[in-house]
This record gives sequence, C-alpha cells and structure tokens, in this order.
Amino acid sequence: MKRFKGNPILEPVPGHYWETREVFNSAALYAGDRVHLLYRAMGDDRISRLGYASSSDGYTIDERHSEPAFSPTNPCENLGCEDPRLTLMDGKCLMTYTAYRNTPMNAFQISLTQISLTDFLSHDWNWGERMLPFEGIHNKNAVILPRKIQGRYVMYHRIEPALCVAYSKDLKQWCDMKTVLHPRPDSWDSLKVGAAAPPIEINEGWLFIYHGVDYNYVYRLGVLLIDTNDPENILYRSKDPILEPKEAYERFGKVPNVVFSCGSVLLDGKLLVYYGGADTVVCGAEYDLGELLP
Ligand code: BMA
Repeated sequence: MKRFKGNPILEPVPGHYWETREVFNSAALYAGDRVHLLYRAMGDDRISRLGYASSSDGYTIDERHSEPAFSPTNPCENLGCEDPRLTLMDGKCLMTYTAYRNTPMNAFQISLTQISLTDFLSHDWNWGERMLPFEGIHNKNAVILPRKIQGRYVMYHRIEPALCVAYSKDLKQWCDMKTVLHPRPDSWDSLKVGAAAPPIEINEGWLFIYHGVDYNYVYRLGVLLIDTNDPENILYRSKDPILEPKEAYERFGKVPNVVFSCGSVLLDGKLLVYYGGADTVVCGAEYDLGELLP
C-alpha cells in the first residue's frame, strides 16, 4: 500500500461558495485516457454537491471545475447529494448517491441517475431522471456492477449494519434483496460494513473494496473477492484492513479517523483508490494488484 505523494490531491477552495469547507468521498471513472473524479463538496450552507476534477495520470489533478457538476433538485435531497459512485456500462455512466433530506425529519436513502458517456466527457451535465430504488428506506453506499449477471443489473447496498445485494432488469424495480456480508465481532469491521467503489472484474473474480467501522467509529478499508458469476458468493475477505487512518489528513478534520472510498480505477496493473481523509480532503493510495490478491 502506498499513499500518493501529492496527498491530499483535492482540498476545499475558499473562493467557491459550494466547496469552501470540505471536499471528500470521490467517485472515479477511467474513460477517454483520463481519470475523472466526482467528489462530494460542502460549503457554509452544509449542503453536499458534487464537484468535478480530472487527471491524465491518475495522481495529479490537472483540471478542476469552478461550478458543481451535480446539485440537489428533489425535495428528498434538500440537505444534499452525498457519496457518489460511478459505473460505466453500455455507453452510459450510472451514478448512485445518498439523497439526504430534512423534511419531515432528517433521513437518507439511495438515489440513482445516469448520463451518457459523451455528455460526461464533454461536461454537458445532462443528468437523467433521479430514481429512488428503495423509496423511503434508510439505505446508503450503493454500487452497481459494471456487467449484468443473468440479464440483471446487480447492486450492492447497505442497510445498517450489513452489506446487501439486490437485482433489477430495468434499474427501477429492485428485487431479491439479501444480506451478503455482516460485521465481524472483535475486528476492525465490527460495527458496520459497506461498499467502497463499484467492484472491478479481474481474472479471479470481482475485486471489491469495502469499508468497515469499529466501535470507536474508526473507518478503514478492506478487500473482498467475489465469484465472477455469483454476486452472493464471497470467496475471500481480508483479515486485516488494507488502509487505515494514520496520516494527519486522515486523523484530523471534520470527522476524525476516517478513510472512506467511493471510487477506484485499475490502471496498468495498479489499483488506484481514491478516498476521503477525515471527511475533509480527497486523497489517493495505490496497490499492485498482486499485493492485494493472496
Ligand atoms: C458515513 C457517510 C460518509 C462519511 C462517513 C464518515 O456514514 O456519511 O459520507 O464519510 O460516514 O463520517
């Protein structure tokens, strides 16, 4: 495990009203020879919007927009759109995120939308309909597999405290929900577990980074390997975390002791993992694929 030398790679910008306070928890997508990041940003109004930045090598940001790429529009997200995850499939970018609202009381749920890859790459933010796969259910951390299995989309999501799966033919109706991963007693992931980035297909199966929380509310990352054809069959779960808060930018910030990832890309045999440090900055860490696979 190696943290990027340039960490943090994104910090708040005092001149941008929507990202003056914190930037963190970034989705990542590799397309058109670039790594694209959509990150969660907060300003003085405490509402989460999504900002856009990109990189030609994955390590250094060489493009960053001054306006958000995605902002709340629905009443059910009037407190913000949080923790985006992007999946590229059939020329479309599917985006899942947490819709957070304060009416009639504070509540969060998963929302799902999409944009064509062409619009995404030309930064024409023509996002489609915002759908609520499990309307009214407190749920977060949804990721969609980049390939259908037996004709159905596969989503992992998190109903506290466990990681669940659900299936859909049309992205609207989701069914066959099941729990696939529970917290482990006396471990770094003893309180709750949830998806990090959407799983990546490799020869051995689906490489799936997940987050675990312990009773001290320390957020760490671990790794799972899932059966290529059976999303419910977990072949491997790392005993130890692969990344935990150690650096000052992970230990101190709005929420201390947090590494939280929503995006990773596989580039030249290296997994680049983008993560939020202490809910305040965007960072990166890399792994040789061989290191991650026991
Ligand atoms: C989770 C989410 C993340 C956040 C994490 C740590 O519940 O809200 O956005 O990074 O808590 O505070």
